[in-house]
Amino acid sequence: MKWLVFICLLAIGSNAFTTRQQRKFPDDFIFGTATASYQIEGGWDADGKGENIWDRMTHTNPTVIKDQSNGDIAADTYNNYKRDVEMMRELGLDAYRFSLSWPRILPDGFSNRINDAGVQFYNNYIDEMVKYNIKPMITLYHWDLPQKLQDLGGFLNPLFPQWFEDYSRVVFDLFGDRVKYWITFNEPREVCYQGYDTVTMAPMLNATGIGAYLCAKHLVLAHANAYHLYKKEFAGDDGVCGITYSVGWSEPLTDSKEDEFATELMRQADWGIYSEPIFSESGGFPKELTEVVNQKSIEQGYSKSRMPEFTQEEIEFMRGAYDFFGINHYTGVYVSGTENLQEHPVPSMHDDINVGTSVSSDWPAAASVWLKQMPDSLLNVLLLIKEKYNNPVIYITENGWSTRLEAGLVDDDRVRYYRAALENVLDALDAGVNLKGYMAWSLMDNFEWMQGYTERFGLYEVDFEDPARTRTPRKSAFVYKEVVRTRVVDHEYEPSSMTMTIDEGK
Ligand code: PNW
Repeated sequence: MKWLVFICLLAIGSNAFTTRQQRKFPDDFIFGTATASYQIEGGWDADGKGENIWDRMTHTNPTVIKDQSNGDIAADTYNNYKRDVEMMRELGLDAYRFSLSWPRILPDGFSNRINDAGVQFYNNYIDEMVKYNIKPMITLYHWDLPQKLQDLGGFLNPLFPQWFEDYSRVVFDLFGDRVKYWITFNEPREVCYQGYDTVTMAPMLNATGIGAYLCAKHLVLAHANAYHLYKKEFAGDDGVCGITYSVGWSEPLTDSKEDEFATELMRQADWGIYSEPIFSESGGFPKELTEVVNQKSIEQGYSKSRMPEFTQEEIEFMRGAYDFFGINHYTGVYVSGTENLQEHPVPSMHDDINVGTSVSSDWPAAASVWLKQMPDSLLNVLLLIKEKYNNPVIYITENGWSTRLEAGLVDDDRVRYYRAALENVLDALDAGVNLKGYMAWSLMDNFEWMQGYTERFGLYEVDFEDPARTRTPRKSAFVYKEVVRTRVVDHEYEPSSMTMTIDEGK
């Protein structure tokens, strides 16, 4: 009897131990990696591609990029797409998220003239993935607007939602037979706020305090146009369409009323302004931010609020226009309404919300100044979105860590970051978050926007000095591959060699 009790206890003990250590990702959970067209493709003027806003900015104003580089060749995926797919197979990926270059398909931005060579390139890329059972997940817009549309005001032109719908129709029609996952926009905050307010991304248009809000209005309307078009004419039974936000974790510095309110405003300015019209039950722009902007606008002598309005019809049209919520997540900050405040241009979105942010020196730091490893930030974001928007389907569409080139192939800090993030994914699944997939940023090193090639996010290193743009797996690639293969995060796993192979029959 004593022995039986002992054996039973042992069994319970070891069981508890295995469940804690060996929590598994569900079989249908989708693992992938992500990239974006301008960051990897190159072929900037190949075979009839039109100019985009990053071509224009880097060619006319090269010093805005840290190493004065550009995406003219980048990782040359235009000529290396088969190698890219080979890497996806090496990693054993279920899916691959990439974006389309709008002007590679429509050189003038408008749908009257289609560039066949550009279409052929994407057909080849998609077919190669599908051949090996890798699900393509396409982002329609990841920041490389046709310059011809920028010349007409870009996102500030009220016709933008129509242009975007026309472009969407062309690509749904061309690729919708093989592609079942669509993301309309990557990170509206970066598009609108950085492009039209803080002047820190192309088109670097100085329209502070007005541009970002106007851009937000047209962007969410454009999203809804594309979403409804897709569902009505292309989706069939299994096609899904969503939008991806950069959602950092904003945490009140203290539990004071001021810090709580500042945190709410910061969340609304970062992503709520782009997500509330689509995901909230009430629809339209978020209430607190709208009130702050209304009030400041009047104080500043404007005849009307700088925050644009929607008609009731537009509000209804946008509300619920989604199949999933895409999250790009990297890090977080503490937010205060009274501490760390800074001077900002007036008017500007920064001045409107007027909050101070800080980080902890205990958090490990990446190569990018903004990127720290804040504990449990991903879990907190997932729980917030679950609660806020009635448990929507969520995909993590980006998550990753930057190193410098000199750091080499043994990227233990990236491995540590990914393992912590993937534990958060398991925690979220345990908590009932409707999370369906995870895309690591990035499959390979690429053009890191204003930082050029000085910061590396790849599971594969890319040699940008080499005309062949040779790709070599880092340690993190082997670790990620093991997670995808076993569906478990094994903190002890060490690759036995740095040679990659393809496991056939997956
Ligand atoms: C994303 N932040 O941008 C973009 O979607 C990618 O194109 C980019 O390469 C990647 O992250 C790494 O930077 C972000 O400050 C830029 O929190 C900044 C932040 C988040 C995402």
